[in-house]
Amino acid sequence: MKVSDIDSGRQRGALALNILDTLVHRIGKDEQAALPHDWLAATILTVRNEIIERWMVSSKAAHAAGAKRVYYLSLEFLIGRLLRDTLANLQASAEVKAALAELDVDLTALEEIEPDAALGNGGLGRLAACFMESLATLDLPAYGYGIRYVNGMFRQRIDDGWQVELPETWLQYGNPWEFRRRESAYVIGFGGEVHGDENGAVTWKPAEIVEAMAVDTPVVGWRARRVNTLRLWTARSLDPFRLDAFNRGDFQGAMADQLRAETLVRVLYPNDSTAAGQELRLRQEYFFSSASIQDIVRRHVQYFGDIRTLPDRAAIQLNDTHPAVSVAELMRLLIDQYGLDFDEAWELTQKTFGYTNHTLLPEALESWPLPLFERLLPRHMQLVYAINAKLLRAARKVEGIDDRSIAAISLIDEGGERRVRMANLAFAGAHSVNGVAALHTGLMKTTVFADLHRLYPERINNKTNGITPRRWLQECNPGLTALITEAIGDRFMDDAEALTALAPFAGDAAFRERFAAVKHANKVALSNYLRGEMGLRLDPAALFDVQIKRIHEYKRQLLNIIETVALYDQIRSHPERDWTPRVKLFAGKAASSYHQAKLIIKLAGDVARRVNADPSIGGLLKVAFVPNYNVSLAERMVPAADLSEQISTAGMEASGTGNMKFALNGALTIGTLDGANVEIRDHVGADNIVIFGLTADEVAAQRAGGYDPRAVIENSAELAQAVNAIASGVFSPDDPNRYRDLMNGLYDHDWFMVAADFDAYSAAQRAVDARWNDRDGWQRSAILNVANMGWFSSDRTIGDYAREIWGVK
Ligand code: 26R
Repeated sequence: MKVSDIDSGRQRGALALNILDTLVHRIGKDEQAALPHDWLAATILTVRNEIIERWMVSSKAAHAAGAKRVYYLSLEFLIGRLLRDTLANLQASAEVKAALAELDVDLTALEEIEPDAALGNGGLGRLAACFMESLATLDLPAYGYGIRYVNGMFRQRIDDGWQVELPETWLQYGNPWEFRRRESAYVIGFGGEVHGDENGAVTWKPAEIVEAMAVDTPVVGWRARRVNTLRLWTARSLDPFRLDAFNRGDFQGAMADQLRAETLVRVLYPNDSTAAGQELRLRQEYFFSSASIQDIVRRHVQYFGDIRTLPDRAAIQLNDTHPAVSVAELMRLLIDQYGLDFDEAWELTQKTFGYTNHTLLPEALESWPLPLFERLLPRHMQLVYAINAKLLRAARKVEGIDDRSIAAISLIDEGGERRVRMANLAFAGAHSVNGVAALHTGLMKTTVFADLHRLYPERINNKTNGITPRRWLQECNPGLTALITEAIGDRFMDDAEALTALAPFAGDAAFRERFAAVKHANKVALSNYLRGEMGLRLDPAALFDVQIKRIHEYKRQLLNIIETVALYDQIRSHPERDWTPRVKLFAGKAASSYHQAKLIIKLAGDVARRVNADPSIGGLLKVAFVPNYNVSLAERMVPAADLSEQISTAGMEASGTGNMKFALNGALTIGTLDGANVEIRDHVGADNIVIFGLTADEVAAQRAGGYDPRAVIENSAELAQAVNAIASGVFSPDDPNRYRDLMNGLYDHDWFMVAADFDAYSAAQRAVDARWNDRDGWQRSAILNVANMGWFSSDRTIGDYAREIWGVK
């Protein structure tokens, strides 16, 4: 039976019939039986068909040109939903919307039931997703490599104010975007023994093996200029079912290998700050590194024949140290499989790799206990020792180098239990080591990598982060996109820096009104959504003040909450003053083992409950913690924000990328001189951003010079009152001591300088109120933010990587 026979007789175009044909023949349902997810799958499969030919053209062209390829290795890709993004980049949204309408299906409704692919924790993972899109947009031949986790980032439920983690089952209905490549499979070994023969040849006999199988997702660039591949590895046992064991009656043993393989790719480690140090994590890192390096080497040798030309044809970028074992894996393949000598292998390896650092937090720097590393990867352990010997020999030659410096450079941390330092391995094995914002890169040179930097002063360089303006402006904010297009045309869609043409419109009163109307409409939309989701009632005329990001002490959600309490106090004490109505929105996940962060979530909820229920403040202040922050929720909240909270302790946030998303959508930033905030100020102008607090240098000086938080708190009546109210249980009458230790911590050590920055923050917030009352001034600043944020496009960032690190086009 042909689909046209099923056709109800209505006028339906070719695309509608195509989707219907897919529904019937691929999903196995007819129009009457199809559920929303069936329509979604049929639509995605139909769209995917449009992509495949361009995909093949892209890879054939790269092959024919002998082009150098970029390989982005990342344990995280925080992709979010793909349908809206892909349709937008194919310029097919209107066409598909119309076709579905002919089938009485609403495209927007389908887009919103697509599950988020949340294969990442936060900033680093989302950056990788923005980079994949920009690589395709810039027509660069590139592959992303990662793990196809069955369970990505957990779903956050808030139970009685407390975070509860639930597994996210994003693959529940299958994943119509992906292609399983059964033929692209590699054997990955663990453990076992290493033998050397009399000629020096080495063989590693692993005790355990699993197979890595490729699962590919096409990544469509803007205007479908190019389609690249995101290759995620899944694991299977080479012998999934052991008949011998089964026949012995050992049913569990018959499946044991398969279970072990499945465990490898089961779940993303939901920690974004503290290195777990667990064996399964190191297994994941090696599994995906080995599969990726084997795949890259295989492709190179197949296309170009000579392994020695690898650095001319392949640039491998390590997204933090999570794939750093790749350095040792490439060395292993070059020496043990291709017979190169150590020095030649090392030169090729260094020329091939680049390494990006995303954090200076000491607890987030990965290192592995030497016995664990050696047991799991005995051959790699030998290579790490050999690399270290070479590195330290070179270091010893430097004039005036002392033992402390040698110890800092070493790949082995000898202080206490001996550990392999992955950051040092990545630094040594790469020709380029970059930070993600100017301030962060400067700090890399003076702190964690000071000694390595002295040895290799050319290696560290800066590549300030960026965001894709397709997802983070055009798709999430169609109202603003239409207004900008009307004002300056659509050139900004191909070159975000063309947004500067919008600057003169800041002086145009009629434009400012229309700009304000777009923001208002976005706030209405968010308010309606939050009313439906959590019964929240918000006044869209109030100032929407938003802090959304992972919950972490250094990001200082606590500073924001304490200031909220202080403001609440002030409004109650001086109800006659002309207060600016504010809505304070928080969202974010806490690592499951991070108790302090979970307590901060509870505190936000406790403060919200009390403040929202207090009639004496007349609705001037509303507070909410929105559950289950993810990419899709960010796409709703960012366009609706008036004020973006970027208030980390200076020197601690490597870059931030949320800061860029808000400013691009016309929010003003309140922030410290940290990460990319510094460069955002330089671009939007100091008059159009609210900066407060200690600088990174001042933080370091205070910490060194006996900072006394108790004295600071006792000197600030406003701060002392707020802290003492929280500590004494005003917001937790059901458990008055709940926040006592949290608040005592501020008095006793306050590592994150909450007290030190409080007065400056509070004053900055009152300055925000004053600006808000100057409606014209506010809109002018907001427009100038949009106009000057184009530089923070990830197209610019990727262009810089391409030219200065990868040497492509
Ligand atoms: C080792 C393991 C537990 C781990 C540590 C840290 C896993 C994941 C992380 C995530 C870190 C490195 C991260 O996301 N860093 C963020 O990277 C963003 C992109 O560069 C920056 O904008 C942001 O400032 C930084 O915190």
